[in-house]
Amino acid sequence: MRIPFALASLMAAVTTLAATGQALAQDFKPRIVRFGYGLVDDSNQGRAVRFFAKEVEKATGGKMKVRAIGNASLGSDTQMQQALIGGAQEMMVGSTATLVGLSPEMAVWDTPFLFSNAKEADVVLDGPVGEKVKATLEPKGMVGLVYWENGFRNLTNNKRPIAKLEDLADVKLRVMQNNVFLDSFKALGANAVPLPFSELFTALETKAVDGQENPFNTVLSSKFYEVQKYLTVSNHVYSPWIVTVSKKWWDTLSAAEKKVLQDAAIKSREFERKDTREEAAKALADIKAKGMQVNELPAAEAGRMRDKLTAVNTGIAKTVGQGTWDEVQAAVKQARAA
Ligand code: TF8
Repeated sequence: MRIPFALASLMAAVTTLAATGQALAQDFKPRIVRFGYGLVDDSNQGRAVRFFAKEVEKATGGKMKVRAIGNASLGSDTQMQQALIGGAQEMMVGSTATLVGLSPEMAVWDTPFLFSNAKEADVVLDGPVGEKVKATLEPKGMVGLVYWENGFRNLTNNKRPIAKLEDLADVKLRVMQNNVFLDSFKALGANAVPLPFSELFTALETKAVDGQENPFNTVLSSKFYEVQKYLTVSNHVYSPWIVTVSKKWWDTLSAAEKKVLQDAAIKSREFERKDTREEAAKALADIKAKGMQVNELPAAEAGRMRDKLTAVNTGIAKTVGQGTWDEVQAAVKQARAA
């Protein structure tokens, strides 16, 4: 029997698809993915989660549906982590800082003044040591897909502009729930109070705390300008976010499904970093327009803070292990020289 030309080329195409490992419709099961995050819908975090959701739906012909659930509606970062570990929630994005209780190695990203620009952060986080630290989550019940940018953190408070180290002295400052942040701000003389992000706005509004520290983007999206008077550009630490998957759920996925999530995560990383950086670049003007008083921490004062934090660095090296500490330092040095 002669096979008509059109059919023959179709058959060839199907064979090529299969041979190159391209996914076919039957590789995907109908699935609902609950993807939780802590910031508001209209934030860099929310936009990137929705971008990821679209990519996954496109790649699976609508079989896998990603529900973007923001505002900490599924819980604070640490509550969502527990839900992922237990298999009650499929995905989340949150600060690496909130994972330190599970994976001590994550504390290395909280090293004050570790990166001096975003380029260094990208190279180190996406490089071998970033991968290695990410992989420590798997035995704890979570699969890390990619790092996103939260950004360089800056101080806001209601007492005064922070123009010198001593200005932090009696400031009751909310910090993330993690010993590096607690120790860092204690070392700087502030009255550091750990709180989940989901309780932060109310704590600022009711004056339970005087201040907090987060990137410009979050000061805007979470409307901290409504309850904070002073913003000090300190860039004291670069904060990554990390996109994670429940390991319990991950283990039920086909290879094709896993690949879709991994590919979409990488695309979302490019989208998120670009979006975050564009927003951050014009954020200061927006923050001023909202009425906050902005000052820059003088370089000499940043230097004094750095000196005070040397003891904290020794502690971080102990927490993460000297090997990881040294690898990160070497990677930063290499990125800086490149
Ligand atoms: C913080 C972080 C937050 C994140 C977010 C809720 O201050 O910077 O941006 O944890 O995922 O808690």
